[in-house]
Amino acid sequence: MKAVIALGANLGDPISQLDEAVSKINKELFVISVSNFIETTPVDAPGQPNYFNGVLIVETEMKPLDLLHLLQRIEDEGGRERSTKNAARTLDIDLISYGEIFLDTPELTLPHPRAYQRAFVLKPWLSIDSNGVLPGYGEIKKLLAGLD
Ligand code: PH2
Ligand code: MG
Ligand code: MG
Repeated sequence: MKAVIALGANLGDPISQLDEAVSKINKELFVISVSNFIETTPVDAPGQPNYFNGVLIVETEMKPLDLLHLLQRIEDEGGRERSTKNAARTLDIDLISYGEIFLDTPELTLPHPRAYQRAFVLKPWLSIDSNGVLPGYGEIKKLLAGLD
């Protein structure tokens, strides 16, 4: 199944932490494409340093929760601390979509419930997948055009 994964970081050395995360993901999953990392203004996180964000598309047979746990392990290895919601972080890895699957559990919601309104996810995603669709929300091209 094709899965879309978003990466972000705004503490430490964001670019090298993101590079490291991509190479770890690359060892465990078949990576179809990786976007450039773009510098973005923090959203819902006033006063924080700018983020660097990127998106990966992978092909995997792992179940969504197993994939989530793998990504969380990589976050933990990247020095991620889980303090308050939207706290600045050395590494954030979010599962954005997994095929056409819809899931709403305390641990995982698919597609990611806020991705449709986040340019820092949609923009790098569009750069590697011009026909990308966020299941339930539509074409990312249109979603992105509707922001601002
Ligand atoms: N992640 C957040 C909150 N705000 N803003 C930007 N620009 N990029 C992020 O990755 C980000 C954010 C919580 O995960
Ligand atoms: Mg996030
Ligand atoms: Mg996260």
